Amino acid sequence: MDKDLANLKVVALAGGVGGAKLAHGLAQNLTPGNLTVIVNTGDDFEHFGLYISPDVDTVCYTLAGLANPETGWGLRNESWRVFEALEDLNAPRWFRLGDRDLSTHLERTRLLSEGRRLSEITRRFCAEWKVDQTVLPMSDEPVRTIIRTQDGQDLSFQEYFVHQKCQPCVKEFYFSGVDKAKPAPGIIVKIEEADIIIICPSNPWVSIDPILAIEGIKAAVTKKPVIAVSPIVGGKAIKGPVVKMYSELGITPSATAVAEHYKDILSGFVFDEIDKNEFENIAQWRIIPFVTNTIMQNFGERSRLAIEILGLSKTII
Ligand code: FO1
Repeated sequence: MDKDLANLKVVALAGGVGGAKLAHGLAQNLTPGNLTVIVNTGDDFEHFGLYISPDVDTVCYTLAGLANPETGWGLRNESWRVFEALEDLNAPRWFRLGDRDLSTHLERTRLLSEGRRLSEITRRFCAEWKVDQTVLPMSDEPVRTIIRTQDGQDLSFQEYFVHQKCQPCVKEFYFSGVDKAKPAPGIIVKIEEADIIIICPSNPWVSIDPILAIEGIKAAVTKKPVIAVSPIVGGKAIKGPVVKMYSELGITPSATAVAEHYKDILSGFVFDEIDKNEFENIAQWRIIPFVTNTIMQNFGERSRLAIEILGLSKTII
């Protein structure tokens, strides 16, 4: 660990798998108390009466070294006996819940029914899973990402993403409940104390925008140096529907499009070597362009990308 970099105070904004990978790389290179991950909860939903918080779990499992390496979500060495028994009962099977993962949802649901807050439960689980970094759900109040489709339907995120496999064409997004939601306790202070805010390579529309839409978060972030990492590489998504979404919204999917999305708040933008010809597009907005290999195929690459971003941070703050 480079001492100089490890002492930086970092707040990362993250969605699911891509966000979790970079958060893990950052965790390997920062003093544990210096990393806070603020996680999207717009994907949360109830299934079989259980409260499921996919992005929070993905980030926590990844930081704990417990994540399933094939899917990125759920737990490694998982068994599926409950899910198989549910199949025998002809129960809904579009959303797969592993046996050990189920314990997370059961216990979270029990604690919520006792009146505990999502942020408090997350802190408790992190302590049990030996996650030393701070993981904060964006809000303790319900905010739900809704996908408005071009044929006029409003779909909840998991209905769109998992059940309908991202097939419907998107028209716009809104975040139901966001008007009444407050940032989870500690978020604004952590942002104020941070040296740098890092926007992980998550989906800008449905992973990062919900976080920035919570009252006070964007205003606090705007006062800080911010670096975003592109989730689009060579016009393709590293994971998920981000490219499909940009196209359906009438925007050419590219690193430039991602930088433009955040341009009002960015000091630096990290994008892939394959897109290096977009350098001037980024520079035109007075954002520092930083080109590197952004694909994180293994633990070493997560750490290498994190070190490069922390190095860039040093030059910006
Ligand atoms: N994603 C899927 O594509 N299929 C699933 O069956 C599925 C189950 C699942 C269970 C628990 C969990 O925490 C996440 C799960 N995910 C599944 C991933 C998740 O729905 C999405 O990756 C995120 O919401 C998007 O970031």
